[in-house]
Amino acid sequence: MAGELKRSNSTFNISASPKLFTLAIVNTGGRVLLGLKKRGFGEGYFNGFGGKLEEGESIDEAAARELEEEACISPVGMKKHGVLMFFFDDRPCPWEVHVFNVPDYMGKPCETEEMLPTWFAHEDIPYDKMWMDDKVWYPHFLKGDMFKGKFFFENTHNLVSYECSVVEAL
Ligand code: 8OG
Repeated sequence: MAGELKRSNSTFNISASPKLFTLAIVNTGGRVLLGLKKRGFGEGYFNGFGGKLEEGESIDEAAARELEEEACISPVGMKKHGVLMFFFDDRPCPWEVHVFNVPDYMGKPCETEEMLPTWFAHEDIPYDKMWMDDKVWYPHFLKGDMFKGKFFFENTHNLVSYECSVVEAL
């Protein structure tokens, strides 16, 4: 059918309008600040801070708000570095996640209802406790490159196919 793509043994709906999300990763002094997600989608994984856009909000505004709500800090010098599309065989529409690098911030990271912030040296990033796609695109992010990717998941969590590349501009 038009708008469907077969990968692995599954069919993915690639034509539905995507839901927009943000993801902000504080990255300074050879370390990243990740949060252990305490509830909801991705519970038990370490991740950057982010979520869905609210009505009338720009993507940049949403990224800053989510960082404040989930980690108690305000971004300084935040810049978009990646756009990731996630396709699921068990969800009706794709998710489009805008990834931001946050080189500096104001405030002090604190635990919130959603996240427990934790610092990791670049070489100690816990990929075995993160979304499966992260080990594909973090190397680009950590090098300071801009990137775009498409990731195909079965049963929400199982990455079965992907393409990801460095780009000149987003
Ligand atoms: O509002 P909520 O916390 O449910 O938003 C989901 C967050 O998780 C949002 O910041 C986007 C992010 N996210 C995904 N999928 C993936 C993924 O595969 N890898 C990473 N690192 N983050 C993801 O929704």
